[in-house]
Amino acid sequence: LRFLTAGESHGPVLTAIVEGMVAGLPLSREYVNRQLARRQGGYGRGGRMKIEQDQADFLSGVRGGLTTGSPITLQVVNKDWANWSEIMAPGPEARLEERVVTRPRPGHADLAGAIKYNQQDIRNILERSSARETAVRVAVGTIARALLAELGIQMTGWVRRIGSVEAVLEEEQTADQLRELAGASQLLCPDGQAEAAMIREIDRARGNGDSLGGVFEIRVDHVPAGLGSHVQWDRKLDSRLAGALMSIQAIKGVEIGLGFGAAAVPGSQVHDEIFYSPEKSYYRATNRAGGIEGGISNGEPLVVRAAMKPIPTLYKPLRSVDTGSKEPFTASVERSDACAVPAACVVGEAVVAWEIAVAILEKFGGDSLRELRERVDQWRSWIRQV
Ligand code: EPS
Repeated sequence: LRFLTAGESHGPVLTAIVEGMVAGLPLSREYVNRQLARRQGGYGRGGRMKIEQDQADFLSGVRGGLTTGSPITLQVVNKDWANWSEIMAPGPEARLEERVVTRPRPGHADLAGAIKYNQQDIRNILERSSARETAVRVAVGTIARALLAELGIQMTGWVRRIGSVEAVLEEEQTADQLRELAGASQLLCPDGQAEAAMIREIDRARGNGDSLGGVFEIRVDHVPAGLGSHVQWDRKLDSRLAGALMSIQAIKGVEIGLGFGAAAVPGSQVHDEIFYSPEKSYYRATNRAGGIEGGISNGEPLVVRAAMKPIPTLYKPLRSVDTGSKEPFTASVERSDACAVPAACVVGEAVVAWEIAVAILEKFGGDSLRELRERVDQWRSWIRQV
């Protein structure tokens, strides 16, 4: 299972090709579009989201609502392209002298990318580095999510922190409760009090021309034990999840289970004791490992968190240097998001779903949903007996 994305923030479309998905998987535009709409939402989003109403189209690989096993081409049209078609045109007619960018934003790919690719116009970098690309990545991940749903695997994402405000969950919540509470919040935050404080903090940041980051958490229930492997570095499930999450624009840290917290307490308060019952087979009473031991899923819910830095496109001027004149300037921008942590959470769910689907297809194989489902069911009943 693999994919590539292409497309610029102000180009005509974002595209992806997904290869290796089983045949017979039910897929609809509406199912994908629900996730695209979630990505566009969240308190703190900026002007671009007023222009776009992201919709995914399948250009290949899906027929009559079912995948065929052929490569799936996904397309998300950029409505904003209408305002950029002459500037972004691929031929000699492109108005290259307009909207030239020579003022790199600190914290963005602008300067690093311009140097690496030897570009005089930073637009050629920012068009691709923009988090706009995550729209099509969510569409890709939603195909994986559909596969997981068929196998009874459930994704739950929620926002734990924005700036200095951290959500507190009074008692342990089931995944269903968490999803319901987060789903009802404009910040995907299940703690109503924290949500109100987060909104105040976002308003304050926006008022100051500033931006805010945060932490989101993703929990995946009913992941079969045995995904990933301890035997090789690039087969460890946790390393793949961390890589996938770190590939999302603005993500600066990933934790699994207790994460960094495990470094601060003794081992007796970290490791999950092992129990056995004939109904459940082996199980843990705690899940500090976040569902992964030795790079292998252990059958407990998978719990991963990611930290997002504040978006570096700021209204508040930060010092930088013009790459044309080499003169210092203080940056000003036209539009940005004051906070995009809920959006990043939706992207996080998508990339985590993808990695789990990859690991499932690696372990179980199969070219149709029916074949895969039979193998997964067989494994699930077999491991209950070991
Ligand atoms: C985004 C679209 C972008 C930005 C944002 C994310 O559109 P534009 O650059 O046209 O406003 O709104 O990305 C950034 C702020 C960034 O720094 O990358 C989207 O679709 O999520």
